[in-house]
Amino acid sequence: MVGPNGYELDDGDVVTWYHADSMESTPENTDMLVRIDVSLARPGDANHDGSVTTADAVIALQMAVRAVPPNGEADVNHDGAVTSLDSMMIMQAVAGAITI
Ligand SMILES: [Ca+2]
Ligand SMILES: [Ca+2]
Repeated sequence: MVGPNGYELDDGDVVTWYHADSMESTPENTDMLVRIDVSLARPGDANHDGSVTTADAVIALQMAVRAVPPNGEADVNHDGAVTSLDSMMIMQAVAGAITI
């Protein structure tokens, strides 16, 4: 919590909103429930381990050939697809040549 009307979320947090008709209302008995799982991932972190390494470049290449399902973190050039270019960009980022 940051302040009375502001919140700071962390990776793994779950945000739950629900409509309360009475003091007995809970997320389990409401007719309106919104639940958001917070997942913070950095660009290039294809395996979601918290760091960008050569393993992420290999995984992005596996995604490019459809050996494993793609994810948004591997699409570092934001063109809507994970390709060998994304894998190469992750390698370049690991080497410190570019920032992704
Ligand atoms: Ca990683
Ligand atoms: Ca891409």
